[in-house]
Amino acid sequence: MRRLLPVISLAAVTAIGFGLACTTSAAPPLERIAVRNGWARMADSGATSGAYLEIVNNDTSGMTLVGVTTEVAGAAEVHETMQHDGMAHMMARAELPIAAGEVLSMQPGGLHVMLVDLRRALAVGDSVPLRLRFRDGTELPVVVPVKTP
Ligand SMILES: [Cu+2]
Repeated sequence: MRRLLPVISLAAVTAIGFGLACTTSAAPPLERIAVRNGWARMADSGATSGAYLEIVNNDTSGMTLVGVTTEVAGAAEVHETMQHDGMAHMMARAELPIAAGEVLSMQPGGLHVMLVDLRRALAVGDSVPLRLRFRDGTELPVVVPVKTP
């Protein structure tokens, strides 16, 4: 009987290997567009805050972000901060194209999601749900943590 043991354990390892392979190949279609390193800035209730995301377009065609919604604020607007005559200005961006295979990075001083008229305070450690809408109808719900800049 002892001689059978190595054979059995090898079979078990093989089964586990196949299991992992299946899990990987069954990745949900959501992966064609993904968000990473997202966060929102801590702020008081009623104030304005910003959320910053890296949006990864793994698709073979371009995607265009056309809006963001959230339950934590009266409005969520995509803005870009730009320098003009030494002054920082914010411009609303109704559409943000993300080319195939590209990563769009939002960060303080650049692109951001402005959270206007917060319905509740955002404290460090809280979670903020955001829903990204793309022109082709794709909706991507994400949850980002609240941090200090
Ligand atoms: Cu803004």
